[in-house]
Order: sequence, then C-alpha cells, then structure tokens
Amino acid sequence: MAIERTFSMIKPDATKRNLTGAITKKLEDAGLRVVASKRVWMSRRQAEGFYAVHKERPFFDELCEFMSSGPTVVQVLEGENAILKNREVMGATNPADAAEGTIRKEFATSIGENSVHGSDAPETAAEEIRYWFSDTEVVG
Ligand code: DAT
Ligand code: MG
Repeated sequence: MAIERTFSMIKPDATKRNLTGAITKKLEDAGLRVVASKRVWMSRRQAEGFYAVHKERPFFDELCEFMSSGPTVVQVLEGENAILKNREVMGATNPADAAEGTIRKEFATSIGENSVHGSDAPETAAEEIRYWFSDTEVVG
C-alpha cells in the first residue's frame, strides 16, 4: 500500500471541550502524520457546500447548523492506508456503536455531535482536501 492522504476535521463539539490535542494524538499514535492543519469557523454556506452529498438527508439542516456553530480544525493526514486507518481510529458514526479506544467512543456525545470527520474514499479525500487547502498549505 502506498502512502496516501486523507482529510480530517475536528468538529465544534470537540474544539469547545479543548480536545484538539487529545484527538490529534490518537491520530498520530495510529501512524498518521498531520501535513496540513488550520482552525476555521466555517460559514453556514461553507458547511452546506462541504456536506452537499447529504443535502437530501433529514439531518442536513441540523448538521450544517452544528458545523457552523463554532471553530473546527481542518487537517490533512498522511500515511500508509491513511483513509481506512483514519476511519478506524474515528470509530462508527454513532458513538453508541463505536469500538473501544476509538475517538468517537471516547469523546463523541451523539450521532450528530460526533467530534470528527474523515474522508471515506480516495476521490472524496482529494475533493475535501481541495475544498479547504491550497497546494502550498499541504507540506509533507
Ligand atoms: P461519517 O461522518 O461517519 O462519515 P456520514 O457521512 O454518514 O457519517 O454522515 C455525516 C455526518 O452527518 C455524521 O458525522 C453526523 C451526521 N449524521 C449522520 N447520520 C445522522 C443522523 N441519523 N442524525 C443526525 N446526524 C447524523
Ligand atoms: Mg461521511
């Protein structure tokens, strides 16, 4: 497996509770390297654009409201099998279903406020990285 990049976000519920370092440590401990990182308070419009794939889902409004309710930390992670590895460290979408030791098991408070985002495939990873970062902001 070649070195891969994925997009990660630490969501407002987690930044509010000062968990940026604790979450990043779990990602680093899993062998992922932070090659880009910045704190952004996204607008409602940016949230709607980022989550456009979910616009027909019943939770879309709630999701965009939450994601624009406070600061997030957007990151690019690099490593072997980074997309899958990040999803494993994150845990299941609903923290009630997340495995022991995962970020969502440890920190998430509900299915909506679930502390982290991670890309689900190579195409979405490339798209999501481009949505938040210019080429010069990603330093491997
Ligand atoms: P994931 O973030 O694990 O990739 P997803 O892509 O299915 O999950 O959904 C994106 C986000 O939308 C998810 O992190 C939280 C929110 N969400 C998903 N299902 C939800 C639900 N049933 N109720 C409220 N929010 C939900
Ligand atoms: Mg998803």
